Amino acid sequence: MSLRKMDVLVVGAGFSGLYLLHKLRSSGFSVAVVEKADQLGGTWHWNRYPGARCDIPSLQYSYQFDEELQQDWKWSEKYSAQPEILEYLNHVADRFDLRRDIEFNTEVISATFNEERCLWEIKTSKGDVEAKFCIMATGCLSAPNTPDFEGLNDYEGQLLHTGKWPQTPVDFTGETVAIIGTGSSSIQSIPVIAEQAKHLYVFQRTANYSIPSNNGPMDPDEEALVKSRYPEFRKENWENGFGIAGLEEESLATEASDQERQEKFNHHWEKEGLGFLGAYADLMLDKEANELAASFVRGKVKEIVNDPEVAELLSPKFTIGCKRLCVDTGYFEAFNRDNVTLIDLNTNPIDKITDDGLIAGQEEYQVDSLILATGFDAMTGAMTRIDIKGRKGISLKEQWKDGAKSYLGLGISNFPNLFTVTGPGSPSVLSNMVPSLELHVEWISQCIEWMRDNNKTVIESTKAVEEEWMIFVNEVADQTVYKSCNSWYNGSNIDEKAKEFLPFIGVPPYTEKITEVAEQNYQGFVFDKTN
Ligand code: NA7
Repeated sequence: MSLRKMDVLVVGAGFSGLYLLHKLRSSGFSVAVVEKADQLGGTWHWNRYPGARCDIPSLQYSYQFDEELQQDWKWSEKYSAQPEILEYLNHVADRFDLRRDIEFNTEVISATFNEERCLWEIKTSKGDVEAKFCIMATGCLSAPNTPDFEGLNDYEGQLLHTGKWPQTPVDFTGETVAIIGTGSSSIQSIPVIAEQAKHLYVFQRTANYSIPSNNGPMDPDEEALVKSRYPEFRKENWENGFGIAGLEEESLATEASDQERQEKFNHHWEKEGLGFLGAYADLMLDKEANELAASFVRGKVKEIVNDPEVAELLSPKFTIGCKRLCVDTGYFEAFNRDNVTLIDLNTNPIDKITDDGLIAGQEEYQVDSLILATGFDAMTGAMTRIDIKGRKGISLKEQWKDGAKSYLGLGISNFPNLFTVTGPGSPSVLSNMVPSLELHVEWISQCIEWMRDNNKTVIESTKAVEEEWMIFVNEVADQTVYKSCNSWYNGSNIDEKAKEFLPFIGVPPYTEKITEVAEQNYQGFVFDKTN
């Protein structure tokens, strides 16, 4: 295949990649998107497991860059299910005529910066590309984590991972099924699988907090109200710490009376989903306040789950919210079914996977399907799994081995003209992802336009600014309870990964910072470095 040359190559055709293509093309750049899958959607293409659903209301988890689009599109439920989000993204691709510049079934094998020619040489499974800029729109939760269980390759039944679910629906009717992991993906899928399966064994290492979604059909009055003032609604949401409506409470749990707290927590349990953590301003700042919320949820688990021993096992012990809070539809209730059994991996560790099931705590479980709901190498995995080489042949994987340093989650030293969307050091996973990625797409596009207008060829971050920034990211996190448990926010779920906190907490100060950097001609970045 012949060599293709372009201004910008975008890797990934999810929410970020699609908007990048639209934005950069509109600004007159030659741009293409390469996508490993045979269709667009990113996260919403791969995560098709039963019950997959967004846990941020769709009136917020959607693009705002085009007023007509946000007025025209109608979401059927408060929290959209995966097929509807995928339909939305396909609609966006058609509406803005994006498909003609997306190459599907095209995996990036390597990307190397040629210092003399100041461009990226990219090898894909479908041929070579040369691009002045390379943008990683590869997602934060897109590199599935498959633990190295002994005997996994011997399993002869149906082996599934929630993060790369088959495109044809899987029917578990009449099957005995095992699921390993109790994070968000498992918590969403267990109630649905339990309805189908003959028996479902749930293997839990850490009990997780989950709040009922109370999902339902879209309320037409709420939709009309939001649409009557969509830009203002978006702006208001962006002014709170996580960029999500309902998280702006100012009162403190530690100052409320028992009765006030109970009423407030109950209200948030029944109505707010993820916004449960917004019930009080100190829940993520103060361990004592956090424990008040945590013990409320543990109380709910004990109310819902009939068997006290199972309820105890399902009761999380760590700081609430320091692992990503989950939002469910009938999760704890599923454990009241006769066909669902919970196995505690702490007392019954997995000895090995066999050809027809697994052995845990010396007990043998024969299963027709084995589901790994074991999460992702979050925030960095999608990039470090590609062979990316910057100046002097430095590998990104090597540079990040002791910790992923990035300036503002946008640029990485030694990797000129490489941008990341929602990279480490930006609010990303601790915010509403769609407006966060729109912010980055607009920032990156404007930066490339500015370079064109000002005759700049190469932009890069420096080691000094990114180190300073990542120290600040961690100092901010130190003021919260986010570092008090093992989570994928701090790399603890992947053995070989550096243990450091990656997302920046606080949408408003972050937005202010990157806006200021751009206004000051990309202060902190270096242009056309010669050495
Ligand atoms: P998560 O939230 O990372 O959950 C993964 C689960 O798998 C979690 O319960 C882990 O237990 C468990 N796990 C991981 N490795 C193992 C091994 N080796 N043995 C047993 N159990 C294991 O991933 P999800 O896909 O559920 O959710 C990801 C995000 O997607 C979610 O936060 C939302 O933002 C959407 P652990 O807690 O580490 O003890």
